[in-house]
Amino acid sequence: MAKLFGRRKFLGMTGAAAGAVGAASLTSGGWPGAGKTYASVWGGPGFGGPRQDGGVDWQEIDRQHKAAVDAFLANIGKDEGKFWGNKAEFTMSDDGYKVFDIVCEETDWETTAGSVFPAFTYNGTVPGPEIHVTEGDKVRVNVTNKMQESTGVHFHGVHVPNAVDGVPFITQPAIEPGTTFTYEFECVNTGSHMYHSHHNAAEQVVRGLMGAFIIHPKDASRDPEVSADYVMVLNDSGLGYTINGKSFPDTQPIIAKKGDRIRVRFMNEGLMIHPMHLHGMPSVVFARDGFNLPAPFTCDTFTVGPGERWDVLVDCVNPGVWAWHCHILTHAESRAGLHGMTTALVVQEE
Ligand SMILES: [Cu+2]
Repeated sequence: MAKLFGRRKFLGMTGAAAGAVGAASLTSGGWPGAGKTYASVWGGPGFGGPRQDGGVDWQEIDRQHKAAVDAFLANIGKDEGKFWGNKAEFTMSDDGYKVFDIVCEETDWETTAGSVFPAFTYNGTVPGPEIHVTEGDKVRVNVTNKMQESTGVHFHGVHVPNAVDGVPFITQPAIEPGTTFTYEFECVNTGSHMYHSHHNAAEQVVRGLMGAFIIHPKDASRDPEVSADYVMVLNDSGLGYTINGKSFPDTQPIIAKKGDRIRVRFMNEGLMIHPMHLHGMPSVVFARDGFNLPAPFTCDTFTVGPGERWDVLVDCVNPGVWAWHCHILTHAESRAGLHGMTTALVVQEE
């Protein structure tokens, strides 16, 4: 090491690098990424502009943080009911099936003001609408492909006959552009499941072809009694870091009353792990992948891996606005403020 890269030479290089950035002040100075902007070193949303004059413009950092929180608060309720509980409609067929019509399209999708991505959508939204059925239901899902490429729908976690497992060329032909494929099955296993593309999936799923598929027990007493039931679909790679298709500050908070017990179903449709962390109150994790745990456990951070579903209960005992976010912090906060996988639990006084 010393011979190849002596101290003198090292100092010389450091000097050259410092000189190169000099008065432009567009870099981070002497830190390991010297010569590059924060944005080019770290990438990702929110790293934005350079440090100024080798120092930190802390007033600007504070201003951006506050602006994001102000936008989040001003945005509460302005989602037209799409963020929580965007449920798929169905009709009953003469032969006793719940019939869901799902249309796949290529559309633009805005995750937060000014961040518009080319997306794939089920019925025009990311994630697709939540499909809610009851144990024992017979379900028919008509999937119409209006995209420029083929697709297939896998009902992730749902126990279905092999022929409707949704993997093109293994169990069915690809659903080609302009065609419709029909899936029929009986819903036998309760819990929090998903539906998503299983064709060009690393692109189609993270760009939007995914959603919740929830099978409620026929006997409702088998589920915990709750004040409200929410789904948080996590996604990362195709449309940025999102919860239910939106990035902070365009995510919506959960609003509860003191004393409420809420259920939240976390589902990860992305390609990364997301340790989700709620401030102020613990979560009781009671089911994973639709199976009730033999021993529910209490924690404040739990990691939702790709494909996993975690069901938790939160007793809303502490009034206030409590941050709720992924704890891989590059997914949630930067010098430009909170972003991505951040929302809040608002507990109001009774
Ligand atoms: Cu994350």
